[in-house]
Amino acid sequence: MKRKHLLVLMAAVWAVPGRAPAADTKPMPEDAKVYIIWPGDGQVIPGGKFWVRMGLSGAGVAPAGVEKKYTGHHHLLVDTDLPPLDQEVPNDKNHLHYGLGQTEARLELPPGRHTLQLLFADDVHVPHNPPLYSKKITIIVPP
Ligand SMILES: [Cu+2]
Repeated sequence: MKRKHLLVLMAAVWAVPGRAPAADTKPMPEDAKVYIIWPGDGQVIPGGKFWVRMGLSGAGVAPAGVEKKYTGHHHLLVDTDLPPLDQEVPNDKNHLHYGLGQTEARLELPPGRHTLQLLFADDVHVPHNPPLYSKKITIIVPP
């Protein structure tokens, strides 16, 4: 009897909608790819002002809020590691959302070494399954 109650309870927990479970993440074709077209890894950028060009293949870009299979929008991670991949991408100066569907963006970074990485995510900013992210690159802004 006790065991039966436990099973019912577990089923109820699983049925609760939410963003925590990885099983809720939206599917993405295995061969889809996201990549940084420009700058290249190790690129030296005098002045620190530049356009980042974001590449995508095997999937489509759609604005945030538009739910459509195999689509999402770009996020640029600046000077940070990948966030948890089963949750909404944070929204701060290290996690930039391009929720209008942009595929290029103007950046301005201070002198120093910086890392850039793209992370693709769905209409509610949660990465797909499998998650789609680029290689992390380093750029250098000379003093
Ligand atoms: Cu987003």
